[in-house]
Amino acid sequence: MSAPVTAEVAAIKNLKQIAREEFILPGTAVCGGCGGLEGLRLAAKVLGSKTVYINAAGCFTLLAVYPYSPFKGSWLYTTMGGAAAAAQGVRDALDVLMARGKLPVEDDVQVVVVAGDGSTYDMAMAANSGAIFRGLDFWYFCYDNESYGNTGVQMSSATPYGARTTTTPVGSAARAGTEHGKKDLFEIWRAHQPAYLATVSPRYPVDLTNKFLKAKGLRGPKLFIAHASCPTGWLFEPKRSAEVAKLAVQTGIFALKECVGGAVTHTHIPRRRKPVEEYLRGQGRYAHLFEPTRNDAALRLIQEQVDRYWEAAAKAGAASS
Ligand SMILES: Cc1ncc(C[n+]2csc(CCOP(=O)(O)OP(=O)(O)O)c2C)c(N)n1
Ligand code: SF4
Ligand SMILES: [Mg+2]
Repeated sequence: MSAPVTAEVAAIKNLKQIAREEFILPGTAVCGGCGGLEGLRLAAKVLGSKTVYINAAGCFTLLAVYPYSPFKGSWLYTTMGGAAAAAQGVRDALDVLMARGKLPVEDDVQVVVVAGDGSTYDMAMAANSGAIFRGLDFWYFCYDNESYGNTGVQMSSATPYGARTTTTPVGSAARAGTEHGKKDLFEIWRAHQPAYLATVSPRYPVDLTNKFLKAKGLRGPKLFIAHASCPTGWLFEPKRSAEVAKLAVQTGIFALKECVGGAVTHTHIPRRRKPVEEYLRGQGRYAHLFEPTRNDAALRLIQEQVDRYWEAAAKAGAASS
């Protein structure tokens, strides 16, 4: 059921138009420079306080430690695989309360899953598929730090080729560290025909805000994959987090895009893409690609993959804002 959807909210044009009020307060236990938290903080400014966050086990479980919570809104902790199922239960309960007149329909309480990539790309794949297929009216914020960060940076199926993790160390048998490619979650989710699907980066706050504003006017699954620069797991200084996030977009490694009604639109096209090396070099997880000897083959492969992606996007007629 849910409350009636609101009309589409007008897009913002600049940073000054982003709400000043904070809905996730500072002073949490997550690492300094956590890009995932910055993305969620910006998203929360659109989601507001009438929210129930359903948080799958992961780094962000550290956000709320009983009896303290930084959220202006409710928070529920679930298993890694169970957040979307919990979201269904919470949505149903809210709908029953509204139907019985015990919760004002105007409150329009939103259900928001917050989950990492290990949860989203791996363990919760089936539960998420079911929830999206059922057309559940919920939001899904996947902060993608490309590893099982909370338990010591193990490889997930979101870990990109060439990145070193604690379970994909560099050795004579695996010179590149992780030797498989990153799972294309965007395309997997797109095949489910959700109401809204987008990638977001905390370093592009206007783009992020506009995507959440657009989704606000839609009922059904509203899915977000957020680039989550992770100083602790990717091995760089926390103060460089914003720079790393920006380079991901400028090199074309992380594409900013959205999908409504099946059609994909790139919301930002880096016209002169920087070489991928500029993104990779500053992160310890890729250091073995440069030292003690340069792994030209691996670097070429990563660059070619990015080039191929953007060539295909251009052929498909990727629109730009
Ligand atoms: C079924 C199951 N296996 C293992 C764990 C232990 N565990 C807790 S958090 C976590 C890492 C989660 O990774 P991700 O979803 O990417 O979130 P991140 O830690 O990176 O924020 C793991 C493996 C668990 N909670 N449940
Ligand atoms: S390990 Fe990475 S994703 Fe997890 S809290 Fe720290 S910076 Fe954020
Ligand atoms: Mg993770």
